[in-house]
Amino acid sequence: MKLLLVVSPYVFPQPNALRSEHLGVLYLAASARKNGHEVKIFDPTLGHPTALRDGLFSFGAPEHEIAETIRSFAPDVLGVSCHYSFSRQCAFNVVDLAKRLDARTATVMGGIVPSIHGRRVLDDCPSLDYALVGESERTLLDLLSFLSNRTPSLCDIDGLLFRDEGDVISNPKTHFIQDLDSIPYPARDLVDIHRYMNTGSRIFGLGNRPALSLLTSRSCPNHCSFCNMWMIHGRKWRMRSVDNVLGEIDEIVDKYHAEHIYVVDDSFTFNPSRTKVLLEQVIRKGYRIRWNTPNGISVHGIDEELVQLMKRSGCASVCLAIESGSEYIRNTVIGKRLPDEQIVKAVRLFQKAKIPTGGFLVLGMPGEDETHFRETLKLINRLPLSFVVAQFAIPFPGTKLYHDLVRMKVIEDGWEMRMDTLSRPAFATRDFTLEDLVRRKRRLQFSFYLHHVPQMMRELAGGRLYWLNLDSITQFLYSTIRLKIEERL
Ligand code: B12
Ligand code: SF4
Repeated sequence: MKLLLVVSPYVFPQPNALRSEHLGVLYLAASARKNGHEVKIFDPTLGHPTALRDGLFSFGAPEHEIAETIRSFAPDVLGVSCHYSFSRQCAFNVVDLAKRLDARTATVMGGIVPSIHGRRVLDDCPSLDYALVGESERTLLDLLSFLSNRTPSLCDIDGLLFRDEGDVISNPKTHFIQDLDSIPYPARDLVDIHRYMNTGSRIFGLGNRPALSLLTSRSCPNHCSFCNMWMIHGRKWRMRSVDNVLGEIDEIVDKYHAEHIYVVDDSFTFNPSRTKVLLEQVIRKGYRIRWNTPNGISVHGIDEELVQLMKRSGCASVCLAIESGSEYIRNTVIGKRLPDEQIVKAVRLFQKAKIPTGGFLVLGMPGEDETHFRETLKLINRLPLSFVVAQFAIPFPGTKLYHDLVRMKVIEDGWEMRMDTLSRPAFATRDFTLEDLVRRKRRLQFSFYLHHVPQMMRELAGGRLYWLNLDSITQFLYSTIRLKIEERL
């Protein structure tokens, strides 16, 4: 069959959105191609963004260009990948367009959005024939097989949503691929990969050398109350063999000439012994690469041996999921089971190894009050972190946070993330109004950078994290100016 995979366009509040190749789509393309299908990938988000009204930017090609791509390839099946909740409508527009051009084209959507919103995507987009929930390398093949020779039956395709006489049938997602080595490497050759590698996006301090992404394992067995990653890749952590990962790094380095790698696992250090073996082999192979973990790694299991191996294998920076300086918020509300001492120990180990370390924080969890907020300030101000990324809690559908807030009538069932949820809090808490939360985020940034000026200077002088320090200084100045303006008002 002829399969056209389209990355959904999106609208974003900044013209410089982070970009990297879309691993999910490249994995699907590789599997479909290996099974004899003719595959094309179209990523309309790659060009320059267009400025819209209200300070928004559109990442997506003009409609006539998308139409021309669909028309000229004339796919039997058009698959749209929808990663971000706020890009839902843009994804629906592509599906509508494909149906308008040729009503015989079967349309299917996959990715985070159908995985967490379920049947609503079919309810809201009449042109959409199918949606697949979660990991789809196998299930997309089943669907293609059904579309070409009517087997297996739609009811037997795991995680499939489809229409039946005006109703939407939703097969539960129960199977995940255990042998990850059986999946072919992402089909980076099917896209103009250098356009992703050279975006200069400098994700968390990697500099702007050519970079590619790598996924060495899937999922995470933890149960953080705001996370719904288990809906995509299941509850059980699954890993690729070390040899299989090394084979892909060989390809990344030798064939595509990448010098930096973003490791985007949900839990790269979940099994520290396996991570150590992998890093030992990376060192042994002598790759001239640097890598980082923009997605954040778990603090559990970080020890000196692991940190030293990370350093020797080229780790340029890490992001740690700290979430809160309050143990009550971090452990009782979020469910991390992570004491302060472990965080302090991990950050010190990274500092000793001279690996710049960022802290991910979440603000505005239910139950958070001024005391908890001060505990967060206290912890981050005493930690030798290079930067912090503070985000407001987002109640993604399927999470405990979402269900708790619906039960408490703070949000309505059916609540959806909008793009402004990225910069504004999605809900107020008992102790904090939306404005309180915004102010606290600024205070946090101001206080953190104020306490870390000497460290930033040392890092700048040592040539580490040059661009990141400039970003941090910009953030510091911005939050200072905003705070001062607010104090005067
Ligand atoms: C890597 C990553 C990025 C990268 C690259 C994104 C890219 N080009 O792919 C970078 C760092 C650029 C990034 C940026 C952002 N990201 Co991001 N990112 C991720 C991350 C960590 C991994 C995605 C991934 O590669 N997974 C591995 C592959 C194999 O899995 P997959 O993509 O899910 O694909 C599988 C299935 O979903 C399915 N599938 C996927 N597409 C399709 C299509 C069809 C037709 C079918 C049938 C199936 C299907 O099959 C695939 C193979 O099994 C996810 C978290 C996660 N674990 O998913 C967040 C995530 C997608 N990001 C998220 C967000 C919010 C962002 C940002 C907005 C953050 C910010 N505040 O700036 C930015 C904005 C985007 C931008 N362009 O600037 C959210 C989205 C939440 C939501 N519901 O909207 C996630 C879910 C993290 C989270 N929980 O908060 N991100
Ligand atoms: S550790 Fe990270 S990936 Fe795992 S459940 Fe918590 S937030 Fe999700």
